[in-house]
Amino acid sequence: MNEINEDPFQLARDAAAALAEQTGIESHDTALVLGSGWGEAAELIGETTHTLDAATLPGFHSPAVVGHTGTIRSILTPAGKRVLVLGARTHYYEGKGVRTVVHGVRTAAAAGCTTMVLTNGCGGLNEAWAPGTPVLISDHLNLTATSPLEGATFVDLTDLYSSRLRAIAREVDPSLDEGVYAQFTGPHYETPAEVRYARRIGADLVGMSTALEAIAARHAGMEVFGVSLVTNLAAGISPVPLSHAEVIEAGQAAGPRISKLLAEIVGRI
Ligand code: 8IG
Repeated sequence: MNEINEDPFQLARDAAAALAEQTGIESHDTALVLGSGWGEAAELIGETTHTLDAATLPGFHSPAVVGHTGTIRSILTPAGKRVLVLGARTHYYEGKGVRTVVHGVRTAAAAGCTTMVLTNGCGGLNEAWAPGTPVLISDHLNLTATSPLEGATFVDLTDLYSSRLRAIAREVDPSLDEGVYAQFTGPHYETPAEVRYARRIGADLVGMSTALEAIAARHAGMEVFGVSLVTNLAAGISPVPLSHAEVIEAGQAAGPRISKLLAEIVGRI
């Protein structure tokens, strides 16, 4: 069957069935997508009981970006919850289509997850956010000109980024700021003019992921939590040009702090 005729929800159910078969775990509780800089966080969440190559599940592809790992893990938390960690996401800029971008989210939903935790590395528009600062996502601007939903699928996105889960995060760390995340398509970073535009329409963070996944997660009935790692000041705000090396470096430096933060938040969900 070709991509057009294949039902993306059936493909997600197939992937969830393969996951259950490979792990022996029928149902997971919380799903976690680890973006740039967040890779180590899984270690602190609990005991990894199963690790598998995402590419062995129907509909998943190998990751395209250095620093992203294509591993799916099942973790047992101290509280006895099952966390499904999606170690790599498919980005819209890879050109594999929006269905592929949100396949991990739909697989997690089909695997029983009721909470979707989305993390990313992004550019910051607030000069007070030094590289390495985690920021809670309070809302988003979807600037991709597309949607993961097809047909007359009208989904309410009020409180998309759960205020309940943001409050839990601030209990863990009261110093956490919040911001509106703008998803651009990338893969180029913004021009300084685009960053000024993003600021004027209400963005605090600019990135290339998360919004489409959050929409798919809400459509699937999941509660969504999003947190960004500001790995660089957005173009034109920073006096120096952006580089992917800088992004990786900021992520590595912030790793221990944000890993602990994320593990504590996931532990309370
Ligand atoms: I990491 O400055 C990272 N990802 N669009 N802009 C966009 N995506 C990003 C940026 C950034 N930094």
